Amino acid sequence: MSDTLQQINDAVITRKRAEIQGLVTRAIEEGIEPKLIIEDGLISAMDVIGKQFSDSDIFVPEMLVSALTMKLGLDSVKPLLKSEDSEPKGTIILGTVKGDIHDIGKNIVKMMLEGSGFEVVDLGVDLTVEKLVEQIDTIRPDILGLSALLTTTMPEMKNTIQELQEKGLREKIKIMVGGAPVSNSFAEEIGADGYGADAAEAVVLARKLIGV
Ligand code: B12
Repeated sequence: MSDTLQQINDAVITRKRAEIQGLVTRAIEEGIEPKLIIEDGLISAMDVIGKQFSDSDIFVPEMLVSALTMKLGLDSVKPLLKSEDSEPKGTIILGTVKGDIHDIGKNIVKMMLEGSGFEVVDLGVDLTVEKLVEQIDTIRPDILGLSALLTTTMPEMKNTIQELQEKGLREKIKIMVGGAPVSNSFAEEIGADGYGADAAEAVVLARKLIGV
């Protein structure tokens, strides 16, 4: 890994909020690909943070400051991911399910999808089915992307799909799911149309689901 990528990684882990944007800008100036900055510099740092949290080496406040540091880093890469296509490939509604406020992964998925020419409507975190139904009715998206990071909120994905079925909306959209605890078999079990392990897979999947 390049020296700058390593420093970005360390800055997220050690919560150096004041330094992260300068480091990301330096990586960009050094010609390091945005995808590498995101994956090797920023995302891999969150795996270390997750492990430290599991081992009780850090607690929620520290995890939060690392997350904020990562977000600042992502904000600096975001402008580089904008697509040059003017015609959107399709519309996607994205959200983190009810009870869950993790949004870093969802936001990366959003950035990558936008960068690949999709129009993305982000409904944020702790998304209720009521709000979702209202927005699907209004926006008529091609795809719904749901994110969950907690084993306790994964069942919300199933509830959401069931409610959409009951409201007659399920067949009108494709549904893709993701988030660390989610898997391909879980996606199949709850009747989603696909699972993406990361933001790059989310883009491939979205293209496949609507054939673009
Ligand atoms: C940062 C973080 C937080 C931050 C969140 C800040 C934010 N704005 O998101 C804060 C501090 C708020 C937080 C709170 C909590 N957290 Co937390 N958190 C994490 C941590 C360290 C990183 C998550 C992350 O951002 N990963 C990096 C991103 C890039 O990865 P990702 O989310 O998986 O997303 C990628 C893919 O999954 C995929 N993807 C994601 N969404 C989607 C959607 C679609 C459609 C597709 C196709 C793909 C896709 O693409 C993304 C990009 O590649 C994880 C540990 C870990 N390593 O996962 C724990 C973790 C998820 N948290 C955990 C816990 C327990 C909690 C709390 C309950 C702690 C507490 N006691 O309060 C609360 C819950 C709050 C709530 N109600 O949601 C546990 C969950 C355990 C479990 N089995 O359920 C974990 C695993 C930590 C641990 N090891 O124990 N957390």
